[in-house]
Amino acid sequence: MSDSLLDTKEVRDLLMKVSGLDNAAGDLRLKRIVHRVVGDLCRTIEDFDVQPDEFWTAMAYFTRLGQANETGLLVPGLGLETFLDLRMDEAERKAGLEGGTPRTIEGPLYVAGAPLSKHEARLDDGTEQGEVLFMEGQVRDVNGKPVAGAVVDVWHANTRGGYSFFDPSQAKYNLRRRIETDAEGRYRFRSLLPSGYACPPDGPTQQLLDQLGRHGNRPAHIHFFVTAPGHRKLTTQINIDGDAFLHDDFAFATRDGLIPAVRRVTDADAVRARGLNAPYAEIGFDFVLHPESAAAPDTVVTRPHAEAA
Ligand code: MBD
Ligand code: FE
Repeated sequence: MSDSLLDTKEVRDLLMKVSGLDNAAGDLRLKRIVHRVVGDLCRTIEDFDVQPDEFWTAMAYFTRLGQANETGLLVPGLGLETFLDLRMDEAERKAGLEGGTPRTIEGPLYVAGAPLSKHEARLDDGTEQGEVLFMEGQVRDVNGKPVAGAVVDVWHANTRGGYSFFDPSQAKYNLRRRIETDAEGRYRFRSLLPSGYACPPDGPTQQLLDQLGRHGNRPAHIHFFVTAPGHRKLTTQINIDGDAFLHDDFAFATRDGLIPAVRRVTDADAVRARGLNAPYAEIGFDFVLHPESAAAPDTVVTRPHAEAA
């Protein structure tokens, strides 16, 4: 006989009532998930002999997490957003989808509705000094055919690791643009090389990371959504090679295939030809999209997004 409270009729009945599995109304899938999650939590409390003070410390933590709007920050920090990616990778493998650009997590700092332009854009508003970046590439399908009219929705941090909208010191949609590819599927943009991101040092996410003996840093990176009719939406990022946190990302988003070479251009004529007076960086990166497929779950994720006012 088990001496777990969870195996008693009293607690089993309690969990059935808690989850509504003892009634016919409501949503059966949700009931089963609530039953599992609450039951697993009860088992954790029992196995670790969690004391009431500890339990209420955790509840107060969730309250602070929500108040600080850091749910979307803790989730990648706990590897859960990466786990969702691994599940989608697996589903695509099973559906026979192969050869696309690796996905990686969206993260919490996307803002919808960035300015849309054709073929090229400048992402920075010129108010910040930093190393100028020229990035360009092509959007193709898995057969190598260029995708004209694809939309490359790009966002990244400034040289201090801050994202516009969330960092009120930056102008609206700074370092955020949507770029439509040309007839050859090409896009290009000018921006500034970003710095890595660090979790707010006094926030609840960093507080938990501290207690796990972990840091809250991400390597410098640039985010992308790439969309085109007839193709699966790609959510990905590139990392800036050479960053100290390249393979030590608190959000577990670095993946093989997403670390393009950064060319440093120092040639005086090349610098002048770009209208600059200091060396700059160049990155080439192509995106390969999977075709639309009914055999794998949709990659369009519904989650709350800010929209700059
Ligand atoms: C970021 O910029 C980011 O991309 C993620 C995943 C988490 C926190 C900040
Ligand atoms: Fe980011």
